[in-house]
Amino acid sequence: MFCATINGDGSWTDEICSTSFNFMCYRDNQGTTEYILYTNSLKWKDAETYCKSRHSELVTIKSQAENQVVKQKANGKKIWIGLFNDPWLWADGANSTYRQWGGSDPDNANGAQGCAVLTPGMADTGCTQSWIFFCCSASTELPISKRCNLINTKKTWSEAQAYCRGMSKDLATIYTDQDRIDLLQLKNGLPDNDYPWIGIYHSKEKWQWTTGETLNYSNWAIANDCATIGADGYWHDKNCGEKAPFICSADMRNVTLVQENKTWDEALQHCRSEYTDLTSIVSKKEARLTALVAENAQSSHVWLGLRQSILGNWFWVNREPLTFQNWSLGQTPQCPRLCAAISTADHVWTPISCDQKLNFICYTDPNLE
Ligand SMILES: [Ca+2]
Repeated sequence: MFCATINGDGSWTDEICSTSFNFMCYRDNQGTTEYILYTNSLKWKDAETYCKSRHSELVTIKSQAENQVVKQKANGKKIWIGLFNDPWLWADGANSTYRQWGGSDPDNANGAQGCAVLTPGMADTGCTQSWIFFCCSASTELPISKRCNLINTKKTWSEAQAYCRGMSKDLATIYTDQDRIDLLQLKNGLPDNDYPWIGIYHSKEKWQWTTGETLNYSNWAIANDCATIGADGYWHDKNCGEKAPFICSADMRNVTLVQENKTWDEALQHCRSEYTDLTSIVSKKEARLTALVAENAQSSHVWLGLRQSILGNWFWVNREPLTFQNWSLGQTPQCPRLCAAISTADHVWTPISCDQKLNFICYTDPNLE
């Protein structure tokens, strides 16, 4: 999942949602739009919840004019806007950002878990399994307990959806934690391990506003940091959207996800014999690339080439400098002799006992081959 910010210059960029930024809420007050800038830094989801608790929404931008207004109100700050990108979509097209994944889910175990059940949190599982399910009518004025009912017959996810749609209903969309608790009430009396399907499924990544409005206007930053080399031998910076002749080189790290579970030491050995080393991450760009690669892992976390010395300081085993960090706790963990893995769910780095067996990412440095 990625979330979007508007930057000081009015352009937008996608960011890791667990990063903290300032944010802006807005609401319609008798025909006038009120924008309120909050200069405390929150993670995207917390910012969204904060706005909602004040009868407003994270700001939505639907035109160049609105973009200009928000940019001015933000006063040069980089702030979260109500735009997010998650491959998990609700089947009825709802814009609910509610996710209550349990444990390490969604882990896409065995590479084939595109649907989800209530366990009582959310768990991703294979769509061709057969489970009971809820059918819900769309009228969101009614509480979920009034508009949903439990169908105590086991069907695959698509059969269950077809069954609900046959009654002009759909599989359940969950908006709040209370919705989830109310749904669990509806299956009271059934065994705990009769998990009902819910209407969320894994699709293609799609940018959507938290308000459910479609993305018709956007203003993504065009990276202006590309360069050409001229006949004069000097470099010239150029807008990356422009066309120019090119030379290929291997300055983008060539990484490989190994879908085998090994301890950190075993993973290191494997990378050093088959590739160059366990991978390191030295920039935000590399963090993103690595996060995308990690999403295909069969373990909840993926080893990086980062570990602690006996004294507790973290270092990349390939001796690259620790210039960029993305710890889950927001600060460098202190207890010594752990190894670091990237979470496949939210891409943050987590210190884990080096004996755990996880997938891992190696890289190849062509200069060392
Ligand atoms: Ca799972």
